[in-house]
Amino acid sequence: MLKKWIVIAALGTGAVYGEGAYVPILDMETNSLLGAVQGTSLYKSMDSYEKLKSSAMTQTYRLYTAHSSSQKEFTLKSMQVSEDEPCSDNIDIESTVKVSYGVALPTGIGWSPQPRPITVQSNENPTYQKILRDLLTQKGVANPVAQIKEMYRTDLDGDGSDEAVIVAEHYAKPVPRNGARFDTDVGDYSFILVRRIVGGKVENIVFEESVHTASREDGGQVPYDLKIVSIADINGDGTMELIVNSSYYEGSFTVAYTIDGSQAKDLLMCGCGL
Ligand SMILES: [Ca+2]
Ligand SMILES: [Ca+2]
Repeated sequence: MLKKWIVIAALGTGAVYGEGAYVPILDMETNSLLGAVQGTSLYKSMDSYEKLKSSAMTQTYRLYTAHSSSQKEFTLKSMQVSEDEPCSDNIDIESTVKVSYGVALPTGIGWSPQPRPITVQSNENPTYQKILRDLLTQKGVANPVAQIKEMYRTDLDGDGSDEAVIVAEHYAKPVPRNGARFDTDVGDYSFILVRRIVGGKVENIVFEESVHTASREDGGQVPYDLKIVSIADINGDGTMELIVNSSYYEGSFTVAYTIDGSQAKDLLMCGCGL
């Protein structure tokens, strides 16, 4: 009886992608094609678009976020090369349900994009606030304000040991999401921190880093507003990638990262901006 049920389930959800098919990966934060996966190899959106554009429109997609287990499903209304001039290398998508967060993959892909639980952590954790303060002091920020914007705990690579994924961000004056602000104050910062234990030793991996230790006139940067779009295995190799969005006053980009050795490595990017 159980066997029969498994067969029916497999027919219902599987057999969508034959060997060699390009599986679309959607970024719902910017409503773009992030790229595609074939086997476990990832391809840029522009390099895979022609190969997947007709089949992509017939798929049902499932949404994966870091903060919710609800896996909303939807289909696509359109997928096309962006007509906006500065974004002509982006593939725009429009879905049947309005979704503006998370990453989506077709149903029936044959692997679980979130094979291990992801738990949302408190932003007020004093141990992690101290870790942030120490890191910022090392980076030259005097009397830093330790501000955790998002924090998750999960075993990214499946080695049995959890990683902490932290979005650290502080702007003395608030930055409206996609809002028009292009000045920072000394002590402002945003970065992503992955903290993990390797061989009994703590390792901090910092990326998407923007730390403002001087005035803008002295070389400071525009404020970047960071957000974890998703934590999900987008290529089916068993390791979950970090999908991060960075928005600023004239653009918004989403990047998929993996941890390679002791550094973050970008795999795919989509979005638009100057
Ligand atoms: Ca791990
Ligand atoms: Ca992966």
